[in-house]
Amino acid sequence: MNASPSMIAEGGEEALRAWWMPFTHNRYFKAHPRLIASASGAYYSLVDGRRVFDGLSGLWCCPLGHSPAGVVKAVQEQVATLDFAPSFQMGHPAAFSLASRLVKLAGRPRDRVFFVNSGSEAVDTALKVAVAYHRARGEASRTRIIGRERAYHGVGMGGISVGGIPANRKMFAPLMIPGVDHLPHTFDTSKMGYSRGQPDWGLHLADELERIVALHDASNIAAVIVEPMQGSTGVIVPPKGYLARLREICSKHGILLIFDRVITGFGRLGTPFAADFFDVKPDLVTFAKAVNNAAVPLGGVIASATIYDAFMSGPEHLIEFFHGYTYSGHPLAIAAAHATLDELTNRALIERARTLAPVLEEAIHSLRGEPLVTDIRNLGLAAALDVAPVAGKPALRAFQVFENAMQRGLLLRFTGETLALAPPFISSEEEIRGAVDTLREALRAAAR
Ligand code: PXG
Repeated sequence: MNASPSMIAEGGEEALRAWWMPFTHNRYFKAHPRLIASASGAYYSLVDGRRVFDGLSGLWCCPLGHSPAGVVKAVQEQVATLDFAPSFQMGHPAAFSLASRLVKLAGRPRDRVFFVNSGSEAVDTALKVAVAYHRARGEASRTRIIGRERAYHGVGMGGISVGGIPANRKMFAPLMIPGVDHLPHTFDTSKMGYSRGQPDWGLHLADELERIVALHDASNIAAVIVEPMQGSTGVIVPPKGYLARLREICSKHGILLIFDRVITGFGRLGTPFAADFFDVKPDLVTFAKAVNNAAVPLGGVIASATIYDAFMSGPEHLIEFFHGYTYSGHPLAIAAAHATLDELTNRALIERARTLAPVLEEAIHSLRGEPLVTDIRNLGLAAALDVAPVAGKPALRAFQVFENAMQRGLLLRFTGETLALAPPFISSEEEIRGAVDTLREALRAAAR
């Protein structure tokens, strides 16, 4: 028998059987389903009628909250006007105008944008661009890529290779791309515990890049890829001066610097792009998620004019870069992005994120001293705390806190021993303080 929507709403393992869910404890979930029926603004409605505050803006991707009117209208009109347009050897105007808008927003008007459909595709695309760029300039030996421990760069073969989360890598070791090194991560609570914003400790870890360059020689290294702020692994904030030092070393050795801004782009740090916040200019930038409030999948890579120009050789009727996706520049995704940028600007929501950031900082650090809490950190409108593990049962404690918070009407993110909060920019100060108070109750309940 087919599972009807109401059967699924009631749960039941049979009705939920067929979907093998991503990054999910499938067996547990299907025994204890958490099903969302609808969403509006900063709240989800669950199928059992409960209302839940969206403490992670979707999966870091809905800064405007859910179903903002401008985005809904834009997508509805677009699907009725031009539902799909091929982007191989053809194009549609809105994709070109969005690319122009994005490079202006990034403060790099001469740069170019390559559209993809997700953060993972953006990362794999950026790695391909980096290696092909060096080859196009006659330095084909520059193939090695340097990632970082604890990094999350999506789940493509390139992304897991440069990523540094052991669980995302260990099952797939034979599939990884060769020639990858990892910088050390910058997280050490004994040196930077409970830091607010960027920690003072850890700049010297950028110098590890010099060690890796010395080992392989710069002539073999294509690029360094880092998340300006590591999001997925638990809001690990870069030490003061760290990103600028990486930039300096990369420039010195002709190595491209890639910033993966899938989480930090479009206002999460209170500036349009993370590079503005840190005042460091990368050569390549990946983005996704918040670019169109996640209404339709969209991602992309911004490449410097120098990189783009290096590809523009050979006969003009031939393809310059053998790469792209059926849905690159999908009209619905592009329409949603235009509407999202309109709303971010017209409603001054990036400024609002900047105003809310200190509210979140104050609130989250008020949890210091609560039971189980071992560290707290924050940057922009993102914050995380760590909890003491249950002996012999890794990752159980944060999950318990997550469940307690859900029962009290708050959805946050748990991963390992970390709980993360990244509320929508439309949240009120009261909602942010309220979410932290709920987290406080959830911690206390987990400690009982
Ligand atoms: N790079 C970065 C920096 C990311 O954070 C990706 C690439 C991959 O994007 P896609 O669109 O392929 O998923 C990400 C994704 C979480 C969480 O809760 C984070 C992500 C995805 C899902 C959950 O921290 N980041």
